[in-house]
Amino acid sequence: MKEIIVTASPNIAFIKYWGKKQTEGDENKNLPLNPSISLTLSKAQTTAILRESNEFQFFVQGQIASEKDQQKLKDHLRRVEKFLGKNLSPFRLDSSNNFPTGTGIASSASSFAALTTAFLTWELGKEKVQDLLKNEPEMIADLARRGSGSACRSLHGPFVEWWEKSIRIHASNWKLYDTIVIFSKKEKKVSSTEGHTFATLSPLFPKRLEEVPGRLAKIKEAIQEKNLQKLGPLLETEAEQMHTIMRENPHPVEYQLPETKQFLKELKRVQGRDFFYTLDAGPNAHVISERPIKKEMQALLDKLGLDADIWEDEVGFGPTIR
Ligand code: 2P0
Repeated sequence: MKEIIVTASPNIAFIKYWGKKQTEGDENKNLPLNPSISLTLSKAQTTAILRESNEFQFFVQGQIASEKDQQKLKDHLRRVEKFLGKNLSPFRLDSSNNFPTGTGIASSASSFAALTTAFLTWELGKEKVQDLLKNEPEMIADLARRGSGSACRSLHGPFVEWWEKSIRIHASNWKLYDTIVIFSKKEKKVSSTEGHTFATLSPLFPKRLEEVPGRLAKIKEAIQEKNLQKLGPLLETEAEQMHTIMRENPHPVEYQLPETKQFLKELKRVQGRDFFYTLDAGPNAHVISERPIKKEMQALLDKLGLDADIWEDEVGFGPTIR
């Protein structure tokens, strides 16, 4: 029986995609208002399995996909079919994550990176898709982005820059770790789609757009130099700016829990630290370092009497087709 298995990992943005252009037409979906750059992870994974079937069936985490998810998956299938210029033969899709969804670990990025790769592989085969990823990265990125913006940055690693319809892969052998301190596994109340819209309404948003290019240039320098002491403060400024924009907003959103704030305050007190945090649209801290730091993070939690799960992740290089 024909079977395709693809895994892809989330990415953690060093400069956030936060705010999208108001555009018409599917080919212009999810176009960002600012360039972004991220670190691709490897241990957190979405696995998409496609198997021959009499009709299209979509399962997520072992259950029939919700109507909302069915629609998104069908839309993405149509998009890929349009790109290929032909209809795909029916399959059953089983998509599952090995990490908690909706908590600031970007499951939509890994999902749409895995799905795009899997749908294309169903028709074109492994070698052809691997060749496209390597030699025409923009083509697949353009499809994945339309499913979910940040998915285009999960198609490669270790560092991927994204602006408008283009991506740029920054090759590097810098071994970075992302230790994710998970204070909540609950689905967030404000979706990232709403978040993107609200962000643009903040009076602080225009200033952010002015600042991002300078910060991005410095982050790229730090990556080139593998200089964590230079990168770290930029990551923290960027994450805090995003969260401040959501607080100072006609639709105020507080993504951090009291525990997140207590933890970050304590983390910043550590003398001569060699780890720095960033945040996504959620309450969990992503602590970036050049060495495993789970023990230190656990010690900080214990000192504060806080309970949290810790997910240890590290740099990755994009999807795997089996
Ligand atoms: C990012 N995030 O750059 C930012 C920072 C979350 C915080 O991209 O509407 O789910 O699917 O294009 O990709 C999350 O937004 O948004 C996100 P859509 P997405 O990683």
